[in-house]
Amino acid sequence: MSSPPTRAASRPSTARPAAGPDWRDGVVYQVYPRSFADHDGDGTGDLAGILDHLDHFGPDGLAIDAIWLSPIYPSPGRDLGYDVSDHATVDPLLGTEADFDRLVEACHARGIRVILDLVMNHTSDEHAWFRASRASREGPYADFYLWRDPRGFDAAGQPIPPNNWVSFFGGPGWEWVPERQQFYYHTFLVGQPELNWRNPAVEQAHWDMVRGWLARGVDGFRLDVFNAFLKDPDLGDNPVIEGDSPWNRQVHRNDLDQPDFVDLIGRFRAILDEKPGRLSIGELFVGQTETAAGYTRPHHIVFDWSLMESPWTAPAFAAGIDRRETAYGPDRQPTVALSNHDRERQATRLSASIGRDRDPDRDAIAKAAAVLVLTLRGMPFLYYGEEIGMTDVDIPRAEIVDPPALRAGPDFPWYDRSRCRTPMQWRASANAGFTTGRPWLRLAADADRRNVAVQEDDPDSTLSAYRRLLRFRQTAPALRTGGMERLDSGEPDVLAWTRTGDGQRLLVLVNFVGEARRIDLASVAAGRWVARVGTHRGLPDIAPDGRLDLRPDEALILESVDG
Ligand code: TEU
Repeated sequence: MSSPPTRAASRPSTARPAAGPDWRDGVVYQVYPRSFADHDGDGTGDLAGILDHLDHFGPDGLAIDAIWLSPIYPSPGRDLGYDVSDHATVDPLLGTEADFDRLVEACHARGIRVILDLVMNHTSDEHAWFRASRASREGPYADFYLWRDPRGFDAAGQPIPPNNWVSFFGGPGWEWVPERQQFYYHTFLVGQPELNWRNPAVEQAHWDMVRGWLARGVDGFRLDVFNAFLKDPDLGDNPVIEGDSPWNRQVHRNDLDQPDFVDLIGRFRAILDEKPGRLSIGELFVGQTETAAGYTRPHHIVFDWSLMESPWTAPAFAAGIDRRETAYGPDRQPTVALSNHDRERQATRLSASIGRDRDPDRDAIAKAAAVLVLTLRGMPFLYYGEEIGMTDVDIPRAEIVDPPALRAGPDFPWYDRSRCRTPMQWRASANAGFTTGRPWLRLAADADRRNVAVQEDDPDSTLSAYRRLLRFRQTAPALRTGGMERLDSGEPDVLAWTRTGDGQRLLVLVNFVGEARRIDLASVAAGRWVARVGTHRGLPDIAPDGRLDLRPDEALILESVDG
């Protein structure tokens, strides 16, 4: 049984995103394929479901430039696709090879690029490489993973791991394999053995796979935990410090961020750069903004987490923004993301951070946050569902699908990622139009009220605000490529910044509180300003003396009319 699309899928799209070959200025929308839309009725989202809903994007929908698909490869699913058993094909759970090619073609016909998620730090333990590798110390795959002899044996005759590394997902980092009489290392689950990137054959196998996807029309890649690929060649112990979990009680000097890693990324980029217009995004694993900036290259951008960890207050965001601007400088392109499949959804997190976690406050804050994402300097990444203000869902323990969440305890604090991965809410029918079957993960309780169909008919909805803002961004060169300068708004709860480029000057104002605030534009930024677009329907008047009353939670983009 197929699940019908939100609107007629046959309507041709005419608009093309404005992004050129250097599309780091575009907007990326992250699709978590298992949760976006289920076409075949098995309860799990699939590629055909994404195809059904391409009208969600485009001229009447969200004017985005690219979609990023979380992993689509065959996987036993212990880390829900981040445990890959074959990097070169499509998981039958999500569709066929033909479905993938149809999706790329349909996206390209609409001017939407396709970014795949590459998980190259580790594979599933069911990958053919690992099966061969664990079976024997001989053969072409013997050295594909991080195998090491034990440091010795304890009094009981048990093997002692080669060093003190632990797993980010809790528990020991080393797993003993009797067949080889050796340990292998895993940063994540036991079922996610770490690849040995110091073996040239590992690198070659990955570049072949990358070329295969490029040949199928893929426009870019997100690189999962990319700064973990290389380890210290001697696998030395990590220094030990104070911390709230085994992982945080180590300085990750020897298992992350090795000095020769930039050369590896250079070799990867050289393949992508054989043709213009290909983008890569590195997912920084437990690093700071300065590290993210340091890894950024002209077509290789990096997620940094400073904004994702900020409470919803003007001073906290001001500090995060300034830190980014200092670290990146004017020439490197940051990313802007407030949510992803690993973190609490922004509508939940931001509103909770200031104790306003009820409707309609959550939506008001979600809309203002949209202005931040789409107007700060950097490439914006939207996470499916944020455009309708989707919130985290309480998942009973028996339904948790995030393995580390089951190990959580006092010495291992963990956010249950099941909460932010619930099915997309399309309309007020059974299972919110996500599936005709039994959904793989429960839906939000408010899905009959909070969904795309309801919100597209409501000009005051979060979805309508996202659509307006995205449409404006697409035609605003200053937002896409312009410089940024933060200004003093004169009000502690209001942030102000300009974006200037290509003959356009824009002023962004964001009111972080649920009360009106009066701004004296003349003292913020000289010149004559016109309000263009914002969170609220209807734009506020600007008094002749430059006085502007921002409504509660209002964020606004103004344009200079001085030329
Ligand atoms: O996540 C790595 C990861 O755990 C970080 O994103 C982390 O949340 C952040 O650095 C804060 O400490 C990636 C994938 O996004 C995740 O879904 C996978 O489970 C994981 O790698 C393993 O592949």
